[in-house]
Formats: sequence, structure tokens, C-alpha cells
Amino acid sequence: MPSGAASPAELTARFAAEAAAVSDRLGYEGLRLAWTGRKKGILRAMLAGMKDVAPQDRREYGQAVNELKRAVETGLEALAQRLAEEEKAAARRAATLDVTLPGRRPALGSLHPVTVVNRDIEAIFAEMGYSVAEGPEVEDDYHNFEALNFPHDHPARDTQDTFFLNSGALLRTHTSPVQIRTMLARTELPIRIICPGKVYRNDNDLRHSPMFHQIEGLAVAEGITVGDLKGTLEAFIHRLFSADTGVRLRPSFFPFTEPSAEVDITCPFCGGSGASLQGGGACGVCSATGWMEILGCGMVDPRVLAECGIDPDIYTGFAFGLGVDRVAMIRYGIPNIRMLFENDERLLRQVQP
Ligand code: 2NM
Repeated sequence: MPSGAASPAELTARFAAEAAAVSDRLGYEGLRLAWTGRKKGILRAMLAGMKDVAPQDRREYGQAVNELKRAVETGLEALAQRLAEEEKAAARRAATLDVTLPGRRPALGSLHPVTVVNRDIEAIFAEMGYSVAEGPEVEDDYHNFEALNFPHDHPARDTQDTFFLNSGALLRTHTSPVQIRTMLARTELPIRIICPGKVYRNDNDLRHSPMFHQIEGLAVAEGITVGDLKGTLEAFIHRLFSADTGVRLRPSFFPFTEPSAEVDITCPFCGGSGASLQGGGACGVCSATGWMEILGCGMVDPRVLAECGIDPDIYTGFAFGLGVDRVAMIRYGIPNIRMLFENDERLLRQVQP
């Protein structure tokens, strides 16, 4: 054995230690070249060292180098296998879901204030036996005006208020045409419906939007009275706002109802006092009157019933209409109707159904 050189046994141990420290393919290549390299490999040097070994020791030395060579070869094979398994395991780890990680919170949507109010109103009337009726937003003069007893020169028919389309069609200015269609198509009485939906008027300023949302209601049966109208609307208002909300009817006029009335409620902000709650001053929401207009209503005009094939000598009915946007603005303290239709997430985020 060459003096000063490591013995095959020592080299076997060194190889094992170096192989254990290898953690990737680059390290493997380095190790393989260092030990089995044809020109500078350690095994090659060991064989070359044979000439320095005393002749009587050569046999034993040769056997030891052969054992080292086998140890290196099987060691390299084992190392290659270990690296391949580690790579596979790493790929598996990268591809699997760690179920112990905290979850990512999903982005929650919210309901538009108009949707919330629509649903609330629909639920209240559903309890009172009403069903929801819907109809087209593109209407004709007959269902939007004529059948509702609008005189031909009524200002609401004017292009100032109504969006007319080609061919005489128009965008409905209220949801009353749905009620006309329901009465015309009825198979049985009584009728108890509410009609929610978008309506359109050529009006656009801080208090008006060219598209807004209405809910109208209609009840037709034998013996329906103004008392039924008042009782129904009072019950509705007490459910929608609060049981202590004051309600008053003021005489009004609509072409399709007689008599007609506007319905005021005591202001939900000042409780009807007209005084600002934030110290002194007047309530800005109801302009210090203590009252807010919320609904229009009336007994369906006999001419409207007759036009829809319902005998007004036997049947009577009441109808009402309200602006859903206005109720949403009151409930959520939204100062400007445009804010409802700007899709600003800061508004939508504040609505808790
Ligand atoms: C309102 C106010 C008063 C109404 C009347 C009818 C119909 F079709 F039965 F004649 N539908 N809606 C009505 C009555 C609507 O909105 C302010």
C-alpha cells in the first residue's frame, strides 16, 4: 500500500459519508466523477497505486480496491435511487393540498339595497295571500295608458315623460300594465297580486333616475272597500317600517282609481316630531313636516275594471303603487338616487339583508 495514502477501507467510509451528504443531481455528478472518473477518479488512482505496493501485498490490495469499487458502484446506484425518490416526493408535496393550512376567506357578495327591499315587500304581501306577477318592460299604448283610463291628452303620455320606441312601442312608465294583463287573462277571482319591476320615465336629476323600481299591488273581489285598502296598507307599513309608524291618507287623483289617495307615514328619522335628532334644528329628511309620502293608492276605477272584462256592478278592487328605490334610500340613509345605480362597491358592502 502506498505510504501516506488512504487505505481502501478508509476510502469506503469516506465515500459513504460523501454520498450521504449529496442532495441533488449536481452533487451526484460531482461525486460520480470524483470517484469513477476515467482520468482523475479516486478508483483510477487506487489502481495506478498498485505499482507502489510490495509484490506480496498486491493480491490483498487488489481485492481491497475491487471491494471499494463495488462499494462505490452500488453506493452510486443507491444514491441515484434515493435522489429520484426524493424528487418524486417533492413533486407530490408541491401538488398536494395542505389541509392543515388556514382557509382563504371567499369573497362574499351582497344584495343590492333595491333587491333587499323588493324581497321584504314580497314576503310581507305573500303572508297576506298575494302572489307576484311580472310582465314586459317594453309595452304598448293600450296596456300602459289606454286601458288605465288615461285621457288622450294626458301629460304623462307626452314624450317628456315616456320613452317611445319605433313602431309605437314604449318603455312602461309604471307596472300597472302587468295588472291590466293579469285582469284581462284572469281565469278566476279574487285577484291578489303585487307587480315588482323596472319602470322608465324621461326624468333625470338629483331626485329622479330615468329607470327606477316600482311595486304595485292589486286586489279585486266582490265587496272590497276603502276600509280593506286602508287596513291592508296600514298592516303593510307597520311590517315594513315599525308597528308605531303613523299612517295618513290625503285625497289625490289618478286616472285609474276613484277615489285616489296619497299615503304618508310619520318620518322614521324624527319619529314624526319634525325635529333633528342630532341636537336642535329641523329634521332634514322630512323637511321638518314629520311626514313622508310613501305610496299612491285608490279604488280601481269602474271604467278600468269594465275595460278588463270585470263587471264593476259586482266587483270592486283597490290598487296601490310605491317606489322601491325611495324606500331603500329611506331605510339605508342613501341621500341620492343615483348612488343606487353607480355600482360602487362601498355602497353595496354596507347593505346587510
Ligand atoms: C298607483 C296608485 C294608485 C294602480 C292601479 C292599477 C290598476 F291597473 F289596477 F288600475 N294598477 N296600479 C295604482 C293605483 C298605482 O301607483 C302610485
